[in-house]
Amino acid sequence: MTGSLGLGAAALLGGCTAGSPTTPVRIPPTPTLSTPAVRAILRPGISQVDLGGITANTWCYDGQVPGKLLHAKAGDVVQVQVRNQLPVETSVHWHGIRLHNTADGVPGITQDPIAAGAEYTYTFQAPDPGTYFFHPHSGVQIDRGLYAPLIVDDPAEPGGYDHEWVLVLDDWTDGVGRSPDDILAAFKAEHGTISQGMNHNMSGMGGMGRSPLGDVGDITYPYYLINGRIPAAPQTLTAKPGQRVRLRIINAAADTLFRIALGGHTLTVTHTDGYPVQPQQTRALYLAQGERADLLVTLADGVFPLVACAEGKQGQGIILIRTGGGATPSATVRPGELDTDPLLLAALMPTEAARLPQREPDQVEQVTLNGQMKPYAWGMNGTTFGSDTPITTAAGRRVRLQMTNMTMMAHPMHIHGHTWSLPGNGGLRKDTVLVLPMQTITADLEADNPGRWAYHCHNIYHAEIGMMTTLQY
Ligand SMILES: [Cu+2]
Repeated sequence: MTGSLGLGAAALLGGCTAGSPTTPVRIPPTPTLSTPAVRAILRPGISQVDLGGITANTWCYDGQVPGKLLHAKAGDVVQVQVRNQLPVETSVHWHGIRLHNTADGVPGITQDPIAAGAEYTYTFQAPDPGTYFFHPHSGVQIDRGLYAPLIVDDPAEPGGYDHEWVLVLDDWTDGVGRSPDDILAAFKAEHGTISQGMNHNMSGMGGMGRSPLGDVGDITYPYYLINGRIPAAPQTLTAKPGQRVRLRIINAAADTLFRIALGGHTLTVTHTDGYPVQPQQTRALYLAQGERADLLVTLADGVFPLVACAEGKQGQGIILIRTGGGATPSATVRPGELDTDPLLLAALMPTEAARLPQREPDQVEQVTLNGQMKPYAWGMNGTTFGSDTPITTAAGRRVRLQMTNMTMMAHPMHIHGHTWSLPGNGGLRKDTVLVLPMQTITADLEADNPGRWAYHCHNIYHAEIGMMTTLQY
């Protein structure tokens, strides 16, 4: 993330770190790791991709959207050599992984950007099983095709399902509509002062649909994709009636919250953001940018659309699940399950094993989310990244972040290098939590992974405009 907002090492090293203004928090040295169990080469580059009869010239990994699945076991050391074939610099962030700070992939905070034509190798241990993904932390590159799933298996897990399918959701404009950089430039051109309180000016939302969650997105996209396919040409997954399937769903979109349902089925949510939850049945759920949900479903006999509807917008992504005969649903099919009461993942409860040990916080930080659509400006604690004061703590502390959303828009807030525990939900573990308009969410973390960690909204345009800070110790 670079540009006029003053991002970069200078702002951080110059430091206005509370309590120690002249001593910036140092990045701890890279630990000695065992021989990598998983090795991969990742080539970010320019490619023509077929989205299902629509061809887009875009930036993606190894010529495909999504990029190839990266698979590891819990505890594995993963080594990925990035060969940057893009015309610009890039980086790779391993979203949700509790890795050491130097591998976190955030230019200006944990590393220098990977220059055009250059190579850079990430080596890290993936300690926790779960559904993760990776993407650049450079500008709005995630809103092109630069993303891929990362699945960390749990060798101790019994399984108990016949198939495991990974579904990656996205909002798509690159190569078919405005480029993400043009969208960002238009937002920056109207960039204004951040309102620190409520702002009722909704003039920016013309043409958008309504969501019971409030405003959830700024941008209308030409397409919404599941596994890189437009709804007119969806991927079809096949199984037998009565089989059980684990669905790992990842929202890799830049600006879109999805409402998800599988026609004719009830879903059981078993994990979110990698961690197990008390199994929760639902017919529909919301998935915000950066969130992941693992679902179990027992399949009926026929052809069923799994629909990810762009909340508050027009359009949807589809995948078809075929276990028997039947007509193919249309691209605009709308399963009735979508209009039941969709589950918010932050309402789940954790399993006993997922909980952090009970402990009172040593430090409580108030964090406000500020801004508005018109003029376009988003920030945290009344300012934007680069002018912010990092949140500092010390290793070994339990830190409580009280996030209050002072805006009329929902923000999926993401912490790097840690997974929060939400005391309002029995200690539910999440690294990305959707904070609704005017809502306060309390999120605790154990300061057990020192370094400089990005903490930001996962709407990439909000983050780029300045809705980001760091946690440092
Ligand atoms: Cu946001």
